[in-house]
Amino acid sequence: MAVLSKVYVKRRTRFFDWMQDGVAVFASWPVYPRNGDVEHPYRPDSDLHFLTGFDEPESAAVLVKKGQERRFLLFVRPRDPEMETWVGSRAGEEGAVRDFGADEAHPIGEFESRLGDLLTNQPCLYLSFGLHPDLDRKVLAIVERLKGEARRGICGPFRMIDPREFLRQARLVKDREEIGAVEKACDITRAGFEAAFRAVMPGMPERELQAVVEFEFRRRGADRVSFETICAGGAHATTLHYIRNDGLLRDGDLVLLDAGAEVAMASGDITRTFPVNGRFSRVQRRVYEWVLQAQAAAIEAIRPGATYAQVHQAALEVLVEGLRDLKVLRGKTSELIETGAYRPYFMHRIGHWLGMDVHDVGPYFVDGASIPLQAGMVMTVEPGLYFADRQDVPRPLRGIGIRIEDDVLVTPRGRRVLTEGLPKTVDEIEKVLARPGAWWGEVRPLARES
Ligand SMILES: [Mn+2]
Repeated sequence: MAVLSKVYVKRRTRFFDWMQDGVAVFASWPVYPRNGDVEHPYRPDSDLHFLTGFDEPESAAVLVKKGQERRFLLFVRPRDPEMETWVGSRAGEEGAVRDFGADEAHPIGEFESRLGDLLTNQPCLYLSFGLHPDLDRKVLAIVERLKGEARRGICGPFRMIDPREFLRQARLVKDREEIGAVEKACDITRAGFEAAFRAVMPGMPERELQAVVEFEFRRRGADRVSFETICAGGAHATTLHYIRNDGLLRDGDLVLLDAGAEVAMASGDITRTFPVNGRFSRVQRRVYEWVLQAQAAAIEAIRPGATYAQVHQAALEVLVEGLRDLKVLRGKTSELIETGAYRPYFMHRIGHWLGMDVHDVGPYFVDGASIPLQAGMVMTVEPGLYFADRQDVPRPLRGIGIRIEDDVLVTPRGRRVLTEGLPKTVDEIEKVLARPGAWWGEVRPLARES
């Protein structure tokens, strides 16, 4: 059972302070059928969690503000001994009040009828329009019905505001609690990679290495992966989001592993690219060193006041220099950047915000200008070079895809790499890979507290 935590009170207070008089509605994602009577695993909605900590499916939160009066309502699945025997315990209305601090709680089945009363004569409706079309339709029908009752002195809200205007900003600059959760997710993610380094060996299926990294996540407490694990051997790594993972890891190839553990509704996100047989070839090493240098330059550029664009640019300049050194591009670095000639080999941005969602919410531009970094933001730094098996690529480079990714917290005086300490330089990686497959003989149950 969740314990009422002050952090949700604090976050709701911030939301109430931002909100005008009116009613804000937040709903859980539907549970989707998968096949037969099997459902897709349920994952709580990040905004709903952010404001309430209530993670059960079929739930909704309503925040009502009128002058100094502020009310927090939860709509939840009612207690049901028979259902709970099958699928586990529920907080019920009582638990929603006791453990989650709701001023009132009601069965989710009463959501629509009660929302009509709640919206009556309220000036503003806050709803994340477009997110849940079913909910949009129901709520707008209620609003319309209320407007039809003008002769009875009843009115519905005329102003409609998307609460994500506030939430994307509130979630971009993280509070202490969310930073703590991201740190934990990063620690578990790092442990998964430590296992993968020691488990990999030639001939292994990509999916088996995926299983190792996810095994380590799970046994260290991850609730789930923060996104589908990318385990890409050889040329598969030139597909940015390769998740088929149905190939083999071959002697002489690199493997690109991009994975993240999710715990306490926070995500980790790491990429390492390493040789399946433990030793980089000369050409692999040359490309790797350029990507690594680009990553170092980008991380170095992170500090409060620096912009996201500057961080991107710092990596880009190194990568383009690398492409010239590798004889992929010819010409002046500045011109190659200007013309975008590098794009076939580096086609994504330097990274993304990281938090409750792996590609976390938050603007990248404000008034058309790249956003300045601020202490409390967390971003990934993940430059890469990708050489598809194509005519325009010098033959020795074909089929090489390298990305290196770490998670970085902006601090008041600079930055802190939350995934620090995981082998990354060529020497560090070759050292940890010195005995390919060592993990298989050494893996033991984690010590448990008795
Ligand atoms: Mn990423």
